[in-house]
Amino acid sequence: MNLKALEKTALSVRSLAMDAIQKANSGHPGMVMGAAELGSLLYGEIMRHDPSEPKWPDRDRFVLSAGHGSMLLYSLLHLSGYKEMTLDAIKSFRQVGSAAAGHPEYGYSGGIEMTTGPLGQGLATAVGMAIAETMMAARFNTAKHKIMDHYTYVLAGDGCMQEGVTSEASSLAGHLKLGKLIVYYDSNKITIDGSTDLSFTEDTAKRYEAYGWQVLSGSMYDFEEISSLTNKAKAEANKPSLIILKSIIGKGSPNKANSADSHGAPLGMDEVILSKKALGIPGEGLDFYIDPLALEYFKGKREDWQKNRKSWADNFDAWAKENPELKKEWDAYHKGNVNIPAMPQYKAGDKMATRAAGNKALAAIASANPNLVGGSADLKGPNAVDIPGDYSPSNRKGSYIYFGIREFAMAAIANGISLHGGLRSFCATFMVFSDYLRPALRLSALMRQPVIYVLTHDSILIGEDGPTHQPVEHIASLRAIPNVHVLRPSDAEESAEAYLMAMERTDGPTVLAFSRQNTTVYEKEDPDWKNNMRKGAYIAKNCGGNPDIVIIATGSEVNLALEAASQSGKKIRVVSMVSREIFEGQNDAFIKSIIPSGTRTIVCEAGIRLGWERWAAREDILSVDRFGESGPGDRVADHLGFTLNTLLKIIG
Ligand SMILES: Cc1ncc(C[n+]2csc(CCOP(=O)(O)OP(=O)(O)O)c2C)c(N)n1
Ligand SMILES: [Mg+2]
Repeated sequence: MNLKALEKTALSVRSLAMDAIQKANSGHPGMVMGAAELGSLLYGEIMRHDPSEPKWPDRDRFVLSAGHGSMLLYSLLHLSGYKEMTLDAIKSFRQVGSAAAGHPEYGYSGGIEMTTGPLGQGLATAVGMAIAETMMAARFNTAKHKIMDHYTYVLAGDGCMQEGVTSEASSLAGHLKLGKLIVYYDSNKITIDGSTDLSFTEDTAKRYEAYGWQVLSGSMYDFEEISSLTNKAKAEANKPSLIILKSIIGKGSPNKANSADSHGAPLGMDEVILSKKALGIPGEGLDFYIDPLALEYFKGKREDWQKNRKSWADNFDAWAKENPELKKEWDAYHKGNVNIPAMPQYKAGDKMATRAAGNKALAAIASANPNLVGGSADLKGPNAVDIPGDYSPSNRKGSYIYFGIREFAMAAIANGISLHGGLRSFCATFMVFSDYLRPALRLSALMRQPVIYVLTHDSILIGEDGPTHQPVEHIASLRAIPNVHVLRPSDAEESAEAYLMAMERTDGPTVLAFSRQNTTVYEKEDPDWKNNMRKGAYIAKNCGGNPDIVIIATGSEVNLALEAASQSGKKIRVVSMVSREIFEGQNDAFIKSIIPSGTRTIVCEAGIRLGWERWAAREDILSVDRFGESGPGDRVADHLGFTLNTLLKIIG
């Protein structure tokens, strides 16, 4: 270990961070200056990575869970030679178009494994990456060749440790014995409001021991110690490790170290100059100084990194030669092609809850696509997401993950599995509890991960469980998140197609909204309904000639609309709008072919009317704009006036 070079690296990190943040007049220098030593050691010595091939499948993963310390990551990516993270990018830190965005953004530069900033989610997502590593290792490694064998490193701060999602995820990580997950805790005892004594006095070490983790501690400023603690962490195969490193926020700043003042604002030019003097950084301007020894050290590393990666590639080639079947499977996992199996078939009149039809579709898809893994937050049966092969410490090959009642961690983990590469992931809960996982769904959408969210029990029509379990505002609120596709299929046939649509998607998450109650399969009048469903909506029932009225219905309400159309004397076209946001993205001609301009429209959906006003007049929307009630589903619907009669009255 070249201690001198590591010291100079840490110095360069502090220099770049101070200058970039000062220049942007915005950012968080404290954590970067406080944890520069760990960052230097990770990128210089600990991690197996190769900036010339940032997506190399067996690279170690690093997640900066404390995403506000983005300049720590950027300066080390720059020194390592990740090509997008140029000095110019760092000089335009926090400016539109720079790879060095305010917080690390997935896809902006090689080496950014995920978007972080929402505290706690980085660690929780990294648990998913660590799970994915064990799954891929179990499926592809042979006694002779280990082609998947990497660590997942995380840097978390006091904020991450306080957030609930890390508790959920860490509890599961301990249970699952994820020995290759190593979390460093930058314990500086400062957050924005000041000392952690204000609100955080628990014994974190004991908490993590109770979760089944190995807990180690040391100083942030002793390279040898961090290195030996890391080796201990690596040696513990059956427990994730938490390495608590005592640190000083803003270390190097004479007047702002150890104070919340250094957390989230530039030090100020005067203090930058004083800090540079104290640290031995030459110059008094914003020079973006990098120590020559640090530069030389990282340049020297590049060859080793490439050699390392190439020796992995040689090993991979040898494995591929000896295991052609496995290699074929590996390619299929990584290509992202979806195998379309023979899907379950239905006939008009079949009655089935869409969640149940979903389960049949999932079973078919999962058996044809063994890289699909996931599970539910303790609602395997109710969500109808049973797939064979339980994942556990003794069966890493399993595909079904028992997430326990941890919705937020579940979704973050699903993101981590998807980000890792090779696998597709799904997760499931009651739709009403999507509120518990929403921040992770938002990150799926932001990172454009094709995670599948199976959200069942999708309206007041679930009945007896009452208003706490009856989603009302949820579908609208899920539709409100950019890049999310919300699909609300109406019957068993559409449910199967909806699953395929979710699988076919590569650029963002899909929500599958499924009913608890039965719906009836109907004859689709549009022979091309499967294709048109992929455009968001199709004509479920036409009326010959121009319609007087178009009823737009979704999910279980399509049955209701069909019944109303058949009882009314008017010429009514019924449209099943499986996904409003996909439909709204189509061209004018298609939209008009489904809903001719100038035609009266009526909307029918068992949820709030928000967003439907652009498709129908207020009095032509049959919606549920209040909390439900406890009672059998049809009684609740009667009580709320969400009935065939009301719809017929609206039709007039
Ligand atoms: C979920 C979430 N809540 C709040 C914030 C705003 N925030 C950013 S950093 C921070 C304090 C974090 O403290 P710590 O992790 O100890 O970082 P340090 O001050 O040591 O750099 C807060 C509250 C956030 N980014 N994410
Ligand atoms: Mg802190």
